[in-house]
Amino acid sequence: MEIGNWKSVAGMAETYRAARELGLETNIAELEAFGFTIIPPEKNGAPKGFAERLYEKVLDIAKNEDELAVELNTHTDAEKPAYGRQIFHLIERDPMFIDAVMNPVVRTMGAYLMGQSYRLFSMVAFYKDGPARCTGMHCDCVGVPTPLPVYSTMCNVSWILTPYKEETGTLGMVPGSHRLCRHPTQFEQPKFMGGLMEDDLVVPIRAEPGSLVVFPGNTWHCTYPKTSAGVRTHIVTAFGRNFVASGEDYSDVPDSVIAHGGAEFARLVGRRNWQGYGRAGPKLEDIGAVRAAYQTQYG
Ligand SMILES: O=C(O)CCC(=O)C(=O)O
Ligand SMILES: [Fe+2]
Repeated sequence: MEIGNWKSVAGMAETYRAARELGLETNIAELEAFGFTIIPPEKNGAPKGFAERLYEKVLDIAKNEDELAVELNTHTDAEKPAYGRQIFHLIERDPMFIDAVMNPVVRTMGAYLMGQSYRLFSMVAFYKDGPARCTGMHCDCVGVPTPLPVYSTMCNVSWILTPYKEETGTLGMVPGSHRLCRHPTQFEQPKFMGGLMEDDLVVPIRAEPGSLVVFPGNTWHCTYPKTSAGVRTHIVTAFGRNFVASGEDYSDVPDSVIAHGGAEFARLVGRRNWQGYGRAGPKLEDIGAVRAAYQTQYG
């Protein structure tokens, strides 16, 4: 059908038309029905070789960054929220990461899930070299108490950069868990990681490098034990709603770096936030920009 600029779903029409144009309607249907979707490389909207270049860059950073400069990496795997190494604050490291955020498919999924006032929450590479244990069952709504809002407050659009399957420690999803509106309890860990949950409630993501795995923050997920040699990595492009404080603070990223992504990127990384004001108060233009979000979850 033709999608009009319908007031009662203000914000959705534009996003939906973009999704249709990019061939993402099936992915949206999968997101709604199951709580996750895989966008294959041929639909990722990126120039040829982009994911390979992104992968090379992550390898390069992993090789040159002092692993222990990341506070989480100074803890044992058992203490950390995820197993393996994490690499943060990517946007300042190479313009390619900004391109990965500004990719039209990535942004359309972000806007679909978080509304048009969505923002970048974080960009982090999950990096595992050699065998690794599982990351426990969780959902990405960090700090959000149960019951979680039906509309998620966060979402995860992940660039898969190496082959993802069970033996390489892929993500495991619980289809339909996005509708439960709660975090998994300590008893809802799969048996394959020593818990009580039937393993067949969890579905492994099988994805080629260059795929995008997309899910709202309410969807329960974990990882399978990595038994393979070599590197397995994905970059999470996490978006949040306008009222969510982003995980990363982008205020130290120079404007000259931000400029690569243009005005919309600047907005995504908080340069137009209505929060954070002092005595002069917020800018009318900035608080006005999120007004549509008062009416619908798509604004
Ligand atoms: O790769 C991992 O260990 C965890 C990944 C994860 O939880 C995520 O992408 O949200
Ligand atoms: Fe996660």
